[in-house]
Amino acid sequence: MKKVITYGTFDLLHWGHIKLLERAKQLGDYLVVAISTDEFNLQKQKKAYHSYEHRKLILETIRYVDEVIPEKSWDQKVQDVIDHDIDVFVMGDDWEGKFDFLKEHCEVVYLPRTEGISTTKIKEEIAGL
Ligand code: C2G
Repeated sequence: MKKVITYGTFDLLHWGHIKLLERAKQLGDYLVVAISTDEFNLQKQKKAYHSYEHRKLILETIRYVDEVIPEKSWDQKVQDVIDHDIDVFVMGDDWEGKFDFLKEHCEVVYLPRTEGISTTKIKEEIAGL
């Protein structure tokens, strides 16, 4: 079984997230999503609208997602890859090159971001309604 992992906040889930998860799943048979905790989001200077528990609940309903684990720090990726026996690490290409250190442990793939949608765009456009 080829296992894939990806990381993110996945707040206000939108079709850009879904297209990332769909493509990530196509790279293997089992997709693990490490979703940022509310505490880790503070370190990322992000304030998610939905709590970790609700973002986890939503992600677990997505057909491409097989398992959701917490992302608590920048430093857990190597151990996650080892502990979960991961073959492929995937991120959107806004992170291009940032996680190449994982190449010692697994394949590293950066996928093109979906243009025209983002959680920030959603928040800004709703605020302007
Ligand atoms: N994404 C995308 N297209 C968009 C928006 C997001 O492909 N229009 C991708 C991002 O590139 C990322 C994933 O969807 O791979 C999740 O996006 P975010 O929730 O914004 O994740 P981020 O805050 O970048 O967290 O340790 C890594 C971090 O946790 C990544």
